[in-house]
Amino acid sequence: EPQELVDAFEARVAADEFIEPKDWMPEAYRKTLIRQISQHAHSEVVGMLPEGNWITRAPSLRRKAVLLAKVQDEGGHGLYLYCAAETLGASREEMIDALHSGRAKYSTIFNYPTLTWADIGAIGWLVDGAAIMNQVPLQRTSYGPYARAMVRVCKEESFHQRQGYEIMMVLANGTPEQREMAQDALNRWWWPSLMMFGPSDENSPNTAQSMRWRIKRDTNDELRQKFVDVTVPQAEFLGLTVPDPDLKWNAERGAYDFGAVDWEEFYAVVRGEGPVARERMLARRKAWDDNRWVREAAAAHEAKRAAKKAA
Ligand code: FAQ
Repeated sequence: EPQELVDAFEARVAADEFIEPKDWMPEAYRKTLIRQISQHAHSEVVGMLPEGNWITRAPSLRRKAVLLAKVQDEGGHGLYLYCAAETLGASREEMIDALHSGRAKYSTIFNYPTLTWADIGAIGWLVDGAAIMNQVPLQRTSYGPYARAMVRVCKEESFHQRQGYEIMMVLANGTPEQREMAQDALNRWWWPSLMMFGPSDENSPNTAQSMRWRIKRDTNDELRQKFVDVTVPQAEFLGLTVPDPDLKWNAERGAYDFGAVDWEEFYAVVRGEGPVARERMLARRKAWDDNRWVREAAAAHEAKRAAKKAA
């Protein structure tokens, strides 16, 4: 790649300018963005499944309407993100094929089952909470279309987080059985939520380069620490116990010390061995196949419209 182009690109990134689709960029930058944005999109779309599982069983009409809106938002986030990746030259078909063939990753978190209604509260509170912690800085990521997509996504995630926390508040202040459900959901979702931030910094092959390119603005461990610091007082307010015997306020650091993530479990889930990984991929492939007629009808309609316009 011509050195003067690389230098000009790096100077723009260092000056916090956005890189736009038609601008010159190093091939490795483009590839990294396609990887991260498409995997982010896949996470949103696969992320509809655990909660979709509870739409028909939400405990009231209001809860159902709210959950339906949340799951629809996630589909919308997936669409903006696929569009952002398309501006880098990736095609929708290639990206979907990479997901369905297991070549592309999606967040480990969506490979865990939603066993009770309290899981819907815990997902909104913890999973959307972790997503916000990671995505707020991405509003200043160096690639313009990705940064702009994050603005709306973060506003919607913040509503999702509140709806989840509100479910947890109702359960935590409810009957003993409801409190127990809330505690059980926290016990099962806490560690997988910490895993969402990715491997520890010393084992994260992509962080250093992504930080230099200002694709990532914080490291995995920095965001994980921030999440713990914000979330532990929220658990205390609910009267629930975070399932980590090593969790302790460290006055010197002004942060919580916390126990080690089970990295073996993390890597197993990344490899596709999560508790419901198979079901998730079967559901995605089935949706893609069952809805082929919609894509074909839309393409046929567009062809007819174009022919009419040409005539
Ligand atoms: N799961 O070198 P790093 C949501 C992979 S929020 C699976 O640290 P990087 C909203 C990683 O891809 C969830 N794989 O990589 C919602 C890489 O493999 P690769 C989605 C993981 O990219 C809420 C390898 O490990 N959010 O969906 C995970 O610098 C509720 C080495 O890792 C985003 O995607 C993991 N947890 O940092 C929806 C945010 N962690 O690709 C429904 C944007 C790491 O080289 C309901 N993404 N890996 O084959 C990012 O910020 C980054 O990509 C990280 C990973 C931080 C996820």
